[in-house]
Amino acid sequence: QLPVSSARRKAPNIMVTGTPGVGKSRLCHQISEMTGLQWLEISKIAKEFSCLEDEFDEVYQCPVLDEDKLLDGLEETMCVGGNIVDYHSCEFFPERWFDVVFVLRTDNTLLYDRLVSRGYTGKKLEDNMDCEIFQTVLEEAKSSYKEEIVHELHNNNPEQLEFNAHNICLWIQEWFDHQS
Ligand code: DAT
Repeated sequence: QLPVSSARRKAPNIMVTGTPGVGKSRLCHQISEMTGLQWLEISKIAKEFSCLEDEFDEVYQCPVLDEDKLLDGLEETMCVGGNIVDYHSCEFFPERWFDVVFVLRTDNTLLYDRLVSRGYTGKKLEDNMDCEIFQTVLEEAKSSYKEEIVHELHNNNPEQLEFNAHNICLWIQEWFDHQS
């Protein structure tokens, strides 16, 4: 059973992280539909808040994020609670923001196919595959948050997606039960 936090928010804040292509968007969309929690897609929000710099991130081949500006923009929303944060990195967010952190994992061959069908090639494909092979995001999550709130979830097929969504919804329900 997943531990329940006693943070004083009106609803829990959930982090969903993992290498690009592991299924964060699909899972977050589903949880948001099932629970009414707000899905915060950080890559989209960064554009809306004009938090993208001219510099380029070599590994993820995307613009570098102005993290401080993003965090300032999100502070109030996160304090209220009820958010599902979706991003491929988690270490720069304040630890106090999250009640639970889910790290999605996908088997290498499946992830490779997903990234290729997304149009990734060359160094970008290789770097993202290395990120999953060396479980970079899982290690990052474990070193940035209390180990007991970090959960690794396998997300290889639609059955696992359903299972993960169901369990996260149960976790959310438990959080509310614990508050009342
Ligand atoms: P992310 O947001 O982590 O980059 P995504 O949600 O966009 O990933 O999913 C990447 C691709 O993989 C997309 O084509 C949908 C597919 N996918 C996601 N979860 C899956 C699952 N559990 N089973 C099969 N395909 C899945």
